[in-house]
Amino acid sequence: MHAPDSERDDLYVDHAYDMIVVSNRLPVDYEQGPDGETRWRSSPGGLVTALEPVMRNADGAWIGWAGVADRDFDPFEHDGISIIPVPLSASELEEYYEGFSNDTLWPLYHDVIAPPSFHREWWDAYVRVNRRFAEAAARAASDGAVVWVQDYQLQLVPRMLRESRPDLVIGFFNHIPFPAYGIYSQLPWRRQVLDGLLGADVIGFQRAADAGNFSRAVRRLFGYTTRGTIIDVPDGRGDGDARRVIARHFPISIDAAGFEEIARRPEVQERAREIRESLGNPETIMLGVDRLDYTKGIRHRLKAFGELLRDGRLDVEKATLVQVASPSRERVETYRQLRDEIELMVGRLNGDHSTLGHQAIAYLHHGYPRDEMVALYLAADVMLVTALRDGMNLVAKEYVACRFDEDGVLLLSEFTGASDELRQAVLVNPHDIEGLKDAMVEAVRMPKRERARRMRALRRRVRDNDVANWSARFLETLTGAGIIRPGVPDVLRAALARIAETERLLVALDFDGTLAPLVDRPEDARATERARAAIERLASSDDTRVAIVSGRALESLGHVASPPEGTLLSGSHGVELQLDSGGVTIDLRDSELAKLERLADIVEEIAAQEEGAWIERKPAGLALHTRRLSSTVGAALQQSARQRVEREIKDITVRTGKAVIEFAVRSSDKGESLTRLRQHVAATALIYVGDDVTDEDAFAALDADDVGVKVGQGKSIATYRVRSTEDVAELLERLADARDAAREAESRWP
Ligand code: GDG
Repeated sequence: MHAPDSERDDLYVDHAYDMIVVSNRLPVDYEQGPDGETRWRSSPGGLVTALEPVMRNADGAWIGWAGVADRDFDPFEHDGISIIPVPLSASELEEYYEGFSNDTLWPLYHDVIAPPSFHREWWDAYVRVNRRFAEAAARAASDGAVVWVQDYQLQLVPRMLRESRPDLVIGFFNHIPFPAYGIYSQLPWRRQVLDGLLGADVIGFQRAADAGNFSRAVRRLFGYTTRGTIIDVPDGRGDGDARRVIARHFPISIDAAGFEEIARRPEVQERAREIRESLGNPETIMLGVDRLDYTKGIRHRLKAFGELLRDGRLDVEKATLVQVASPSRERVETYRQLRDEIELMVGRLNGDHSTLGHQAIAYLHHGYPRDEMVALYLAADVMLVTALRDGMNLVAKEYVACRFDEDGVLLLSEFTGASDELRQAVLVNPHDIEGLKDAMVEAVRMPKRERARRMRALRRRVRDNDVANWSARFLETLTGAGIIRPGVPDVLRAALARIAETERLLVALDFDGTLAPLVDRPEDARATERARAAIERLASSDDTRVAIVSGRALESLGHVASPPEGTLLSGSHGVELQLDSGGVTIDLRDSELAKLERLADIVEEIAAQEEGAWIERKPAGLALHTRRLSSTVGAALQQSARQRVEREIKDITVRTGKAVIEFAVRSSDKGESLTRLRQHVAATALIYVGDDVTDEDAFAALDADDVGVKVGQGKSIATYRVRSTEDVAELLERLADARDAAREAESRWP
């Protein structure tokens, strides 16, 4: 635990994190002890459990609000995770959180069970706060980092983030339902919210039906093409190109083993016995555990239970209902009213039905420690989950996970996400009070064998899809690779062994970020020692050629790369080539020269606006580098350069890379360059390794027998991945070894 107010900003570095989670609340709570001392304590939620290992392995940071208004905290580290607090003022808390999130979106997304309020000031605050979260993420994320945004409070963050940081891989997960179009379309800001979400690469929902509702809304409001779970989102440049967004369901789950472990502790089982005892050892204990929320169907449950007592179908001496209603959103008026209504109902029912020895309903308006919750789950014969609408409902899964004794009956509303998976529960429509009553009686009377049969099946399901599975599946879809581990993966080793057997091999390598770690001053970039040594080994034999394929101008590439003799070079994204016959210089036509001059004037003027921006000149174009600027300022500068150039000069090729935008008067790309290199050396197979977006053209030019390796995070069509320049060096060493081994094997043949 850390003191929150100490000087900790020294730990925080801009652009340092490869994996970022953004959620409204941080996974830690700020606590003030009675002695005035303050500290941070982990708030043990499923999301934290799920993401903790991922965050630790991937140099992760968590961005969110610390739970206290009008306080600004410095970033700090907690249990190995970097925490980046985002401040909220008291009025933002009221308008963005209690207002727009919990009194507009929450009721709207839960099928207007309560009427949503629409206020323009709330929307303004929502936009403002979403922007603050997006800026914090843009600042913290490294090049090509994965940013995973959580839940309905932050739906605008994906688009805002994509605009300032197009290099990022952005995911979004919606923990609550997404409503049908007829309801969603009531939202005055329906287009802005959809557009906000569509900034993500993957949008996750709890149920397939939610994802379907979302895709339908996108078709209705934007007319974009959708195919199954894929939505083609035009890139906004009017060139007909589209970005692929995936919208599908990833049902969330719990740390099932963790719950079972608590349930197996002797002291927790003892506590469960004590609970039964203190309730007078009734034959049947029914249990409800919910945040006190109108979506949870608490009133319907109480009504059904009351009628069963009234009609004599349940006997108060034999059946007790325990209702835990943990306090929630107490500053929102609808919630205050709900609490009054429920407490009035409980009071009436207890007044009507309790006896001196037996209380009908034990109503508990508290939060409890997790151990106590588990003891309650163990003590309960029937678990009542009667939500009118619920994204998932984790309580249902927790009950199942705790029942290692394979006993207990889960009664589950069809309107929960959990009901898609937990088919062996007793499923109910909570609006149908008669049906609900019958189901409650069925649950109470269910024979032991039937209970065990159902519970076994439910437990299998919860164990097979636990929360670690959930996050792994989402991240795999998002990155196409999950989190990349250091080293050369086995599948890639096998591919290297295969390609090493080819007759004439071309090893084509990007330079910056692939052979050489990225540095602030491009003239300082150098290939790692190990990579240089491996390249020399590879280049020393006649049947292997090495090429360095870079966006740099040839002159600069020759200077920093100082490659071994015989290395082929491709500079300026293929505009310049240096082959065995010597340099291929390009001769620009007069019109191209004139364009180049005009281009230089414009971009120089724009670069001068921000200290730290610099220009790299190339034979047929130039690059504006913004690496030394914050990503937001850099992106803005790039955008204004792009707009002016495109407005004032015709037929110019523009490409963006990592913190760089390039303009060329003659077009070529790394793919074309690779094709020429392949022909030049008459290669029978090739391997290409690169880290940047411009390397995607090269990957696209590969044949089926070739091997493409992407370095680092970020979307890629390459088949394989490694994490860093160190791993590239290892890859090249292994390739040299494999090549030697293949040659040796061949020489042994007569
Ligand atoms: C949203 C969606 C979706 C409750 N009282 C206490 C306590 N809890 C814990 C439960 C459970 C969690 O809170 C509640 O989760 P639910 O899923 O049931 O519901 P929401 O809070 O509405 O959550 C929901 C979820 O996000 C995840 O995506 O499933 O549909 O609405 O873990 O155990 N825990 C402790 N004391 C309490 O008094 N310790």
